[in-house]
Amino acid sequence: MAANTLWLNETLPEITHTPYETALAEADAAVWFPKRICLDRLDGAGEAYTVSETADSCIISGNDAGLLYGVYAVLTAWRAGRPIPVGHHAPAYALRMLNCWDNMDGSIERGYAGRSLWFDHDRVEYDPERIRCVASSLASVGINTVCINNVNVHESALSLIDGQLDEVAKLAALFRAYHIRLLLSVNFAHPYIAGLESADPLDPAVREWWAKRADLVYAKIPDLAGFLVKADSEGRPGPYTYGRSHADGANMLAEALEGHGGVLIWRCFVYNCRQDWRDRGTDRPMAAYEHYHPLDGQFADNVILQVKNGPFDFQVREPISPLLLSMPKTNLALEVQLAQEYTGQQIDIYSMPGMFRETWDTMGSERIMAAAAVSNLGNDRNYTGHPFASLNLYAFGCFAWDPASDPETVTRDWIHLTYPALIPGDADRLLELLMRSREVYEKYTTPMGLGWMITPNTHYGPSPEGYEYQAWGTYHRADRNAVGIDRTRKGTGYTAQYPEKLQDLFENPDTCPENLLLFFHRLRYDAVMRDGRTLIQRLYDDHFEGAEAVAKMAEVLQCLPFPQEDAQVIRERIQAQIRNAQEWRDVINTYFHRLSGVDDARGRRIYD
Ligand code: GCV
Repeated sequence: MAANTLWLNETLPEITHTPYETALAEADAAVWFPKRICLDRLDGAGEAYTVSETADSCIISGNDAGLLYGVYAVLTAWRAGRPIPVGHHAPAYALRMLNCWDNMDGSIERGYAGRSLWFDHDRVEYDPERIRCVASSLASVGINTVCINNVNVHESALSLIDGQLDEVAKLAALFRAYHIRLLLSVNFAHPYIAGLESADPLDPAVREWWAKRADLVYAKIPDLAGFLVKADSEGRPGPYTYGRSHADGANMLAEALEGHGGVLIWRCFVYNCRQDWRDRGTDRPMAAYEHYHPLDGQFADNVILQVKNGPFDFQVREPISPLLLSMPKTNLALEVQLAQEYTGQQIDIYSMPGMFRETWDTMGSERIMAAAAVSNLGNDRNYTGHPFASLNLYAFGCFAWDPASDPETVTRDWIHLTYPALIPGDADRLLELLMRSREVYEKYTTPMGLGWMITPNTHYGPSPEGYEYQAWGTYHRADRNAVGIDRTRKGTGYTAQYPEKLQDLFENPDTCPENLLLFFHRLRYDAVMRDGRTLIQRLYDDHFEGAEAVAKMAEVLQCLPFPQEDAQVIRERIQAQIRNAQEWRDVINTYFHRLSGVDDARGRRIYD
């Protein structure tokens, strides 16, 4: 991999036929080469494309975007040593979005790969070459929308739809060359901050303010995808201030965008972040459903509710958010987080294709019409901090295009694209390591769906009671006998938010998937697990096994010949991961040992 790219070796420079043909010609005429690339206007074909080996017209699409996707698909298959993907290919969702939490000062909220690629000094600032490289890589996996600014829209970011529109428009043009449209996060209180008496969504002056603002924005960026809003969440302003519902708020903004063909994406990450830990009547995972389920059917056609994959907040393992299964009359977007906030911060290896498979398998709602991912990009040389973290971005694109994607194929393709020089045996070892990495991380941090034993705020490293007496609603309530919260109908009632089949599955500890047991149930340490071990022994074993597995990963990585610039980063980060895994193992095992007084049946060292 050259120093300045993600998984691609080159950036397709312009959207005309010639560079496509050149790229394919350079690929390898001997393996498969389309004799001619044809751009046919097929009615209603949208971004879809057809690859055929027989006719003259080998990649056919109704528009340039489809042609671009077709070319990338052929290149990918060729590089990955797979057969050319003959047939018709259409994306599952019209919107396949990256959400960047970039701030105007160049910092990135929950960013682990350096600083922003497009903001600094409270301005839009970028290196066009790097933007082209990123845009080209995103397009190669079908990502067609990028929200460039943080959903927490601080004061300096208000200028993005005001004073800095020309700069945003120039950036939009760079992305447009790769059929990527920009999306902008807006602040619900903007009209009030700008001098109106309120931001009340039912106030005609506020509606007019937003309508005019949208007109100005679209005059400069006619293909803007729309606005993204985080409202009444973690201190952000929203319609509740005025006694209005979130449907009132979203519909008001949607109305301003409608005439321009824009969509309004409204996030459902709403919960009480000022909870009293003594309060057992409030169970945070229930919040999103409680806020939005009653509003089903009340949202305008161009509103999409964006829901995090799990009901909490991107923990190592969570069940699917019940909201994704219970809004039959509302447009929904799934939100996942590539930025490894709770999952190792792009220091520890944690690959997500398996998680995407599970998420899409349990989701299956016809109302899902978009997929969004919180970005893991930054201005580090390799763009993602750890070179392996780019797999998660690549995989997200694959799943957002085709939710039936296979994690192993996706991972294997990414390896071939990124490290073409690896011999097959080495590629297999890397594949196995990556495929197992999520389970390994889960074992040494918080197995069985427990969650929230992480260091508050920074979210790296262990702190078993760090969140236990805080206001965030994130408790495990471990005592000397048991751990976890009973979320069954007899407990907080959370399971009742699921469709019947899932309710029954989760309700009963005997049928609940073992990796979610402590999410749904409060269990005694002497509870006997399905394999005969006690819960406490399973907790000890997982932490020991997880840390051991990281040490083994380090041995494997040491033997793999990565390009020099990646090798050093990989070496340094696996050493940091070893230290992190040992810390988790020792802190968590000691914590449970002190509480329970139960010794490890295998006599391994637990520090007291
Ligand atoms: C952008 C979590 C993160 C916040 C993030 C928030 C969100 O709480 O810690 O940094 O804010 O999720 O998704 O809005």
